[in-house]
Formats: sequence, C-alpha cells, structure tokens
Amino acid sequence: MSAQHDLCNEVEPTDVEGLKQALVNRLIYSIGKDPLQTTNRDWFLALAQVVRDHMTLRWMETMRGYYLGNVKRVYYLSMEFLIGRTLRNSLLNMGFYEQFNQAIEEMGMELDSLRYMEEEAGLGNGGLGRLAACFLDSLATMHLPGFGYGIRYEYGMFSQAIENGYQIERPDTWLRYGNPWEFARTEVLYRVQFRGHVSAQYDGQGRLRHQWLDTEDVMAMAFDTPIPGHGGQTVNNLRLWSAKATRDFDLRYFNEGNYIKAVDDKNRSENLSKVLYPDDTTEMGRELRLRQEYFFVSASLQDILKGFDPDGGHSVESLPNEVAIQLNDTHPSIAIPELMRILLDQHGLEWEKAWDITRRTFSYTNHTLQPEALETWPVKLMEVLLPRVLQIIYDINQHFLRDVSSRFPGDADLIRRVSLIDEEGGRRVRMAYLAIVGSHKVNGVAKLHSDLMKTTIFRDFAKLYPDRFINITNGVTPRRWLTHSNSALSNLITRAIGTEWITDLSQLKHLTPLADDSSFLREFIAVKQTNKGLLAGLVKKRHGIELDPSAMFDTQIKRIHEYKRQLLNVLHIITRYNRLRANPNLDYPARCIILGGKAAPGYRIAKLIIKLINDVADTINHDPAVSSKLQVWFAPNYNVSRAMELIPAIDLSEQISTAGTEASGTGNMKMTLNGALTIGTLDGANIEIREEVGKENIFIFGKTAAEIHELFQRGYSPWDYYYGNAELRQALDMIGNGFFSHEEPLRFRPLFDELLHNGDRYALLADYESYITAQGKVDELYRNPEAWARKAVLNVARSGYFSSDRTINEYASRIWNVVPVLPNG
Ligand code: 26Q
Repeated sequence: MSAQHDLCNEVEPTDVEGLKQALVNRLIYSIGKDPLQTTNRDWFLALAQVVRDHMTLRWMETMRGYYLGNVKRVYYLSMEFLIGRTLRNSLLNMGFYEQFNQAIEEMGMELDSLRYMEEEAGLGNGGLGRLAACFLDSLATMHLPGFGYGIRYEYGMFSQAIENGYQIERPDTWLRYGNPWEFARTEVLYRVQFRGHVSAQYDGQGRLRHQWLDTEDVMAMAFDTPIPGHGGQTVNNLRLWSAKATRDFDLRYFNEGNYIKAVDDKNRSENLSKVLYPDDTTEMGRELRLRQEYFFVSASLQDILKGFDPDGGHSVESLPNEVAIQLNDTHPSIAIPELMRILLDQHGLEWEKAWDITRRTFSYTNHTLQPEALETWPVKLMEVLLPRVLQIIYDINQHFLRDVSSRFPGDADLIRRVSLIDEEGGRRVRMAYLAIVGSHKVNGVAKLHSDLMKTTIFRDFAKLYPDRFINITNGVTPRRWLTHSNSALSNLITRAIGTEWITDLSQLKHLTPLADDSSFLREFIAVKQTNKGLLAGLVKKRHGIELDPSAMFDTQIKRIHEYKRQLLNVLHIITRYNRLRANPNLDYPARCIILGGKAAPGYRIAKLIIKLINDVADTINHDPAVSSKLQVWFAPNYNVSRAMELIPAIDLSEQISTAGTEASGTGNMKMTLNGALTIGTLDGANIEIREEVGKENIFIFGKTAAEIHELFQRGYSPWDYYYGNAELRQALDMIGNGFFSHEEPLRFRPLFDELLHNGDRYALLADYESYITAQGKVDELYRNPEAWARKAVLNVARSGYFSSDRTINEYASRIWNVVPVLPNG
C-alpha cells in the first residue's frame, strides 16, 4: 500500500447528473445492455454497482486506517449471516438515498421498482444468523474494527411455497443473476485439509512433532462484501468462503483415463459450500455439515494469522493482544483445536504457551438451552475426517480433566459429566464443552438464559470457572429495523426529537412525555394505520388476499417450533372462533391474526402445524358468521424482506414460548421498537422488555420458568387441563377429530397426541387459560384506541436498550477489549 495512491471518487454522489451518466455507463459497459432495451433488473444491477463503487473508497480508507493504527480487531465467526436485501440499506447508511432517488426519477424510473429486483442474501436460518447481520451493522456504525467470516452458500435458506396448505421447499437461487455487492478475490485462496493420517516424529530438539499427511484438500476462495455503517464513514468487511477444487483435480483430467470421474470428483469437492443446512436445531452427524464447519474455520484462521510469522518476526505470542475471535454458537468451535494445531505444528509452540494464547483469543456465545440441541460429533467421523484435530481435542481433554481432578480429587462422576467426550451410546465430542474450556468468556443472550445456562446445561462448568460466564442481552439494529423499514414512524420520531436516536437509541426516551400528548397520539395512530394499509396493499397485490386494515393485526412470525408454541396461538384462534360462532354478537374488536415462518424440512410436527394453521384459516375465513370479526392468514416464505414489511404494521406481537426455552428472541425487540404491544411469557428477552417498558404496558401470562420446572417435577398431566376446561377440550377435539380436515379426519391426530398422549412437553395446556385471559385484556384495551396508542408510544420510548449498538459496546468492552477507530484519525 503506498501513500502516493490517494483515494478519490470518479463522481461525487452529490452530483445527480454525474450519477445518471454513471448509471448509463454501467448499464452499457458492465451489464452489456442497450439503454433502449432494458429490464428493471438490468437497472437494479447497474445501480447496485454504482453504489458499491461509492462504498469501495470508504472501505479502503477504513482498512488503511485499521492497518496504520495497528489496532486490535475482532473477528466474528458464524455459519450464518442473514443479511437480507442490501440496496436501500447501503443508500441510507451511506447517506446517498436522496441523490440516487432523484437520479433514478429523472431517468423516468422508480427506485422502489428497482429495489424489489434484488434477491435477498438469506444465508441463515433465523435469529442467530440475523443477529450476526445486526452485529455487522453496529460494528461499522460504531467505527469498530470488526470483520465477519462465514460461508458463501450457493443456496441460502430455502424458499417456502404453500401448496394446498402444505409447506413446499424450493431452492434459493439467490446468485442466479449475479451478486453485485461482492468482490471475488480469486487470488485469496487457502488450502483446507481433510482425511489423510498423522505421522509423529522427534525433531532435533527431541520434541515430538506431528504432520498431517496424504490429505484430500479443498481450496477456500474469498468473496468480500463491504459493510457500511450509518454515516458511511466506516465501511467494514464480510469475508465469505467458497469451496474450489484444488489444481490436483485439473491434473487428473489429463493424466487419468477417466475424465468424467475426475470432473465428478472436482464437483464433489466444490459441493462443500453449496447449501445452508435448513435446520435451526441440530440435524446431527451429517458429515457435510462438519466439513462445512471445519472448512470455513480453517480458511478464516489462516487468513487471520497470515501476518504472523512462524520463524520469529511478528510472533503469535501477541495474538490475544491483536485479535479477538467470537464464536457464534458452537458451529465454529472447531477453531479452538485448529488454532492449537497451527500453534503447535506450524509455529512449534509448547502446549502451555499455545493453550494460553488460544484461550485468551476465543470467546463463545451460546444460543440455546435445550440439551438435545447442543452440538456433538461422533468421534468415529472426526477420526476419519480430521484425524489431527481429533488428537488435539483428546489432548485438550486430558489437560482439562487432569486439572479438574486436581481440584476435585476423587470425583469420578464429575469427570464423566464434564469430559469433552461423551462416552455413552457411541462416543461423541461435546462441542459446547470444548468451546467453554477453550474460551475466556462464555455469554448467554438474555438475562434469564444466562442464569439458566449456569444452573442447568453448564452447571458444572459455572462452578469450575465462575468468572467465565456472563450475560450480554441481544439487540437489533435500529437502522434496518426502524429507519429503513418504517419511514412513517421514523419521520414522526425525528420530527419530535431529532435524529440522534438513529445512533443512540436511548434517546427515544425523550418520546415519553408525548405519550400523554393527544395530538402526538393521533399522529402515532395515523402512522400505524398507514403501515397497515401499505401491508394490506402488498398482500392484495401479491396473494390476492384482502386483509382488513381496520382490524387489530395480531402476529406471530418466527421459525415453526414446538417450543415457540404456534399451536397455543391456534388454540386461542379456535377458541375465539367457537365463541363467535356461539354468539355472533360478541363485541370482540376485529382481529386479523397473521402467522408466518419456516419449518425444517425434516421436522414432521412443525410441518403439520403449518398445515393446521392453513386449514383453520380456510375454515374461519369462509365462515360468514365470523368474517367481520376474525381473519387468519399464514404469510408464506417469511424472510428478512417480509419481516421488514410486516413488523411496522403489527399491533400485537406474540412471544409465547414456554418459559425457559427461548434463549432471547429478537423479533420481540423489533416489534416493540415499531410500536406493537407484546403478549408474551416470562421467557428470554421478554423479561427485560417488561422491565424496560413497565409491567402495565405489556401483556404477560403463563407460568414462570421455575413454575414450569416444578410442574414437570411434580408430574404434569395435560389431561387434567383437558378435562378441567370445556373450551380447551372443544378446541383440542376439533383438531384431533377432523373438524378442520373433513376429507382426512385423522390428519392432525399427531398434534393432538403430542399434547395429550405424549405429555405436552411445552406445557401448552397448562398455560392455555392464562393466555386466553390475557387475550381478553388485549381486546379490552384495543377498544380504546388512545389508551392503546399511549402504551404503544411508551413501548417505543423505552425500547432504546434493545439496540445492537448497546449489545456490541458490551461485547467490545467486556469481552474483546477493542476500541473505535475514528475515521480520519
Ligand atoms: C447445528 C448443527 C447442524 C445443523 C444446524 C445447526 C443449527 C443451525 C442454526 C443450530 C442452531 C441454529 C440457530 C439457532 C438460533 O437461531 N437460535 C436463536 O438465536 C437467537 C439469537 O441469539 C435467539 O434470539 C433465539 O432465542 C434463539 O432461538
């Protein structure tokens, strides 16, 4: 890098004429289209390229700043980055929106029609992947040197179609028309080893040195995406790896007689980065998944360490002072033995030194409490796929267990419980334990979750390492989730309190007095009404379905899971339906109940829940006796773009998981920020939402985590609740006996059976009555629009804590020890 090369823009983005010219040039010379014969997609691609050009210089300046400042950096390793669309986000964060909008309009087009052409980057399943994307936005906005590392899946999260009420999965071909935001770094290639065997030999100094030989290798090629922060001064980088066959395959084309086989092998090694696993729990033991994990971890570590010199020079000893690595769940936790392998086998460090460096570099975030969702890998599989890595895991375990026995002599059961290897039922590596042992900090994602982590799944470890466990409550980026997605509310807020809230969300507190200002409340109500109208318009246009914008929009949008209890929502819907049928004059305020979310393709019960929602919707929506009071809609293919359309229009946010099961939730935060009221359990971050907004401004129901625990300890019988509540029994019987599926009466029997014959693991029946009561309070408040709006305004005013800027600041100071690098010095 030479200082003579001053960075300068081709055209200033303030020059609208210049932008128009740049767009036409791009269309002709990069897209190869005659301006007289174009589609919206051509213009979108041209536009995206011009926007990217303008980010690129700031990006280079940012990278130069980090390099020259020689600052500590953080690397966020995640199997998932659920980014969504980029165009509008980049224009707004960079501050280019107005000029580009004007240029497009003067060219006789509409920015909106172009931006809908963008395919979203859906490289994640749900909360965990979206959190990673919010964190990237916050890192850049707060000028922190933070880099994402992940996989450039060719197929992201599947696209969900609903056919005859059933979920159908379609491949997500997001790269079909090219990805205008990324830079392919064809020269940034690393070799990743698999299989082979280990040879151990004594070196000149009498030390045992290991070599991993005769491996089958795959190359990792880098693709970089600029990540602009708000204000556009800092532009960070997201580096995603794509699998490429090694040159060895090319040679074999020529040397081997079997050309087709050689090409086939090449293809198979490139399959590694083909597809995201669409399961947000665990579908364990799948070799390809483990290969994906090791692939991106190995490439990322090689990249992170490239400036360090095995032969002295810039020594790895200072690694923890220069680098922090955050593991997004256990998915990248193989990085711990992999770094050890590099330090031992390549840099020749002693075990103790290497281990000290490793532990001071890594930290691990846990996102689930469900013991069966904790990742484990069969030893047999690792032995074949990653033999040297497995040896190191064994060595880590040996050192660790030796330490434990010296602190707790004679406690054999403790050793069995905490061992990194689960010896029962086929030996498996416990990745969460590996991550805890190899990290200096382990965090949960909401207060309750972090507390339960210490008393349940990681109890033994919390005793061994009390200072290692901390809580950092999740957050969401206010840029994407308010400024960009909800311009009506953003403008209202800005008119009231200025713009500072965009980068300091705690400023929303200045809205508090306006909750008692009736003219502000009227404006707030009008904003929500506008957003509901916009959503209804989109739904009409896309699906031909008419949502009633005068009804309360009551919404549960998230992955379909038994623990999230979409079925409890359905039980309420059926109860409401039955009450209205029995008494059509009930003065219920009209409700439009919307559910949306994807089921893992192999999760039978979750898929059946989707079918049930659609069948119930079908029955209710065709019953004229209730049609003015109740409507149900399953929103297909819920993803980031759909979330940005739905959330601004929501009145009631459903957060009804069994207490103690939802680690945090982040949709709950987005809806609070957008002026919805929450009906929810004391679970995950709902608890902190209640603390912030005040218990009189949220509808809390159901048993606490402690009560749920006690219920099952005592011996929970769902039948008691079934016989104890006639309305509940009626609703369950209707599901079980085919009221919603006349053509196949037993269709939903498996759901009935889960709840009654299989013990109702998530205690839906135990929480039913309290849920129905809370829904009654919702109706009551909704009848008074001003009283409802007052509470909704207070929710917005008190949601500042849930900004991912606050979250990231906590990580930066409590875990990473990194500080902002202010642009231009
Ligand atoms: C693991 C192994 C093999 C295949 C798939 C997986 C896998 C993939 C994704 C396991 C878990 C996930 C995703 C989990 C997730 O999204 N968890 C959510 O994380 C959010 C952010 O912290 C929380 O708000 C949610 O409560 C939590 O459910």
